[in-house]
Amino acid sequence: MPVPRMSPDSLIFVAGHRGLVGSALVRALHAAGFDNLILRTRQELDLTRQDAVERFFTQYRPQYVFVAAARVGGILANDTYPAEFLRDNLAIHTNVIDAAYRNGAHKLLYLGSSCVYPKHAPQPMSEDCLLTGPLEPTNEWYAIAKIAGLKMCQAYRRQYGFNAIAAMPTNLYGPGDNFNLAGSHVLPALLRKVHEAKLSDAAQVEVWGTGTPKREFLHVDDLAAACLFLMQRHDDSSLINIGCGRDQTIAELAQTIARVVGFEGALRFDSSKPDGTPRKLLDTTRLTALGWKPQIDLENGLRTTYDWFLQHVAPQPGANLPRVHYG
Ligand code: GFB
Repeated sequence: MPVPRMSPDSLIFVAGHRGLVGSALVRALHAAGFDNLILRTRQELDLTRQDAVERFFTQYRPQYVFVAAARVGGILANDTYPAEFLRDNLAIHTNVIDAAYRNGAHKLLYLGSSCVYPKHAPQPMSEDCLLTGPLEPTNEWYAIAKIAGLKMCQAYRRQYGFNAIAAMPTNLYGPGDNFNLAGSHVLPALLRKVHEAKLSDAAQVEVWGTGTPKREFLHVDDLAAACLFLMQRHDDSSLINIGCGRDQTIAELAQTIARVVGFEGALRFDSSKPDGTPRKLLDTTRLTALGWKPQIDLENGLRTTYDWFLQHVAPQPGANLPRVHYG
């Protein structure tokens, strides 16, 4: 039977549309002419509540579903709130995947994370290294929830024939990111810290850890483009990594951010803070072979993200931002 393709008339549910990823998906969908979107804030629809999710799907029966809702955060938030990261993420994807299947969705795209792969996986990490070794302890709770989500996609495809696909993005950044220092990932945290150091003429900026771990960063608009591409072209149980194929040390990232922001002081590394995984570079051979590649290089992406920060976050210094962030 031919697989129905998303068309301008299709009813599309983006779960988590206010987060970094979800808001980028909404921008990309509109730009591509998909305007029949159904969106709900967390106040309107709590995705951790099974009865509420079931009611929503029964009433609206969305045809295509992007699961971009998750409890997410950087290394400190992951380490501090293990129960919340495990519980909320298991609940969100279980409720959404099951309700989508039982209410006749044509297709669902689930987003995992590069932290599903083992801490010491060979680099770059191919999709085949899943479950071949122990996870990084600082984020194992989140990783286990994400592994359960991608396995749920595979199980629903195998037992029920549900067209659920799973993509594993690398570390993401861009407009709409969480700049709260207690909950954020490294890139928005350093943008904010370096900006504030510049404003206050500080001599140095504190960078957590040793600065030696390596990370790959993908602009969220590239991620959204890849998700639309996969929604239209990928229909099997194999995981697909989404990355840009290049990584750098945290020290190099901090230097690039200092250049973009125009900060000339020093970087001070606080090695009492955790480094996390030594390296997390995704092998994107599978995605490249399908014909997709990213468009936004890190320096340009940092410049536009810094502009967004200046317009939306910097004007309210000390704003009471959420402790951890729902994507
Ligand atoms: O982005 P991040 O919090 O998470 O940290 P992960 C990456 C690296 O940056 C670590 C260092 O080595 C941090 O020690 N770092 C330096 C900082 N300065 C800072 C800072 O001010 N804030 C933060 N947050 N880090 C996350 C996982 O891992 O990656 C999530 O915890 C998820 O579950 C996400 O998978 C993609 O890259 O280590």
